[in-house]
Amino acid sequence: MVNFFDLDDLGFAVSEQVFNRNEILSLNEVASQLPPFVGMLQNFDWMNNDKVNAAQGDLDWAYYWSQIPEDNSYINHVIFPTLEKVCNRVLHNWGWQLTNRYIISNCKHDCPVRIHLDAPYVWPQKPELRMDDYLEKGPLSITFMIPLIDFTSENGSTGYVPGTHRYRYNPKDLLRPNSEPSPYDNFFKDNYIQEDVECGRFMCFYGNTLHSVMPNQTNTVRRAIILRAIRKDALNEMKRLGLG
Ligand SMILES: O=C(O)CCC(=O)C(=O)O
Ligand SMILES: [Fe+2]
Repeated sequence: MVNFFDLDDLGFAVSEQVFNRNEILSLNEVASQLPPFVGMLQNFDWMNNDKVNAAQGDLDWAYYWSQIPEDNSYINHVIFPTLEKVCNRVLHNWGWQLTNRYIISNCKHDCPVRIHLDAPYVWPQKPELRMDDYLEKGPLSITFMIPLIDFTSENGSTGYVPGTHRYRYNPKDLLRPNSEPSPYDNFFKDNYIQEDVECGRFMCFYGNTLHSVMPNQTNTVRRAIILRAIRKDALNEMKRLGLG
């Protein structure tokens, strides 16, 4: 289903065709009706959920995350069990939980990249914290993206730099709480790739593979389900430290 050698080697992999294209396209219809929860405006202002609620209306979004519908049977009975198989294979030694369940809508925009690592690798509240230094070796999280339309570089397929899960960054350079540039921006620009991923496949990458939302040059919103499996010991640390 997923090439685990690629995942280990590149920090990123694209699955075989595992989901029904028509089911995925009808999920895209459902997703198009969901209200934004947090996100980025066209003018590159970050909107947390309080700001979204206060604005009470149409915002000029570049991209936004919506909460995933909880009662969708295709998501619950087909998509989750498929992803769980990958988690069991990669994170079985530690146990894991699927967290951060969203749909991301990437509208037409040309905002700068915001390169980052996903939880639990970087915490703006605790820039000095490095769980990967003291927890048992191995991936701490896997992010899954399930495209709801065919992903292309034109419509903003996720940009990532293969192999960067083996790099050792200073997390302070990847926090960018006000979206200021990162010293790694040029490295990213010189080395990123974007995969074409058809509906029915999913992408997965380790949380410490350098990546970014990319500009969408088309008039069609590029949507995906996005979820993160986090290792149990890292979740325990997050709880102990009041993070997440
Ligand atoms: O939508 C994308 O291409 C990437 C999203 C992402 O990196 C995130 O939600 O953390
Ligand atoms: Fe991310």
